[in-house]
Amino acid sequence: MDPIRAALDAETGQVEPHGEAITRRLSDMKGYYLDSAAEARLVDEANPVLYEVFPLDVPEEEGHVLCGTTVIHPGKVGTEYFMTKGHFHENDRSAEVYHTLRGLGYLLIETGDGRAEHCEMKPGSVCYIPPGWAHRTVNVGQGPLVFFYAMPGDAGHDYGSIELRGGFREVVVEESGLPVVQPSGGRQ
Ligand code: M6P
Ligand code: ZN
Repeated sequence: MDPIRAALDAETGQVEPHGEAITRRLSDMKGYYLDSAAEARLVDEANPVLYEVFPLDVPEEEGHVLCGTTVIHPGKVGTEYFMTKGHFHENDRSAEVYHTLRGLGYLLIETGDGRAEHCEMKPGSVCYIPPGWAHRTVNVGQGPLVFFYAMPGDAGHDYGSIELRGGFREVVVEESGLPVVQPSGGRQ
């Protein structure tokens, strides 16, 4: 293949040119939020776009580096902030790195044996997610959370293991106007 030259707008998160973009609405994440009544209401009212991914057009193969931007829009479902689905890598020898360009958020990470940690995301912060750690990002700011990601071409996305575990060990909710990371009590 030929080299790729692309332009990344750190304000909007747009990457041009890009490969097939992903757009996830609330209806694509049934059961992921704590407050299922608030979730159902919001799906009926507006079914908002929660986040978008703009990848470079790179083959999903060993030796390549999958990379691009993710834009998580601001908002909440009940008291819980908009977030990504979250996943392990199918290939558990694959790491990933996130570089925050705009906004405020948290990266929740955890291992298969239940060790949970989180990283603050703000412009300039970099978090390296080692192999074997599941990861989910949460936007706690007023505007979009924009970050650049890079991972091995053959990493793959495993969403099923998170569902089987009953979700992530930590959630991020608003309490008295402020974001708080707290134990989830075991759900998606
Ligand atoms: C990041 C990367 C992507 C991922 C996206 C959305 O940009 O980790 O690989 O697809 O976040 O996260 P998820 O796939 O968990 O919805
Ligand atoms: Zn990943």
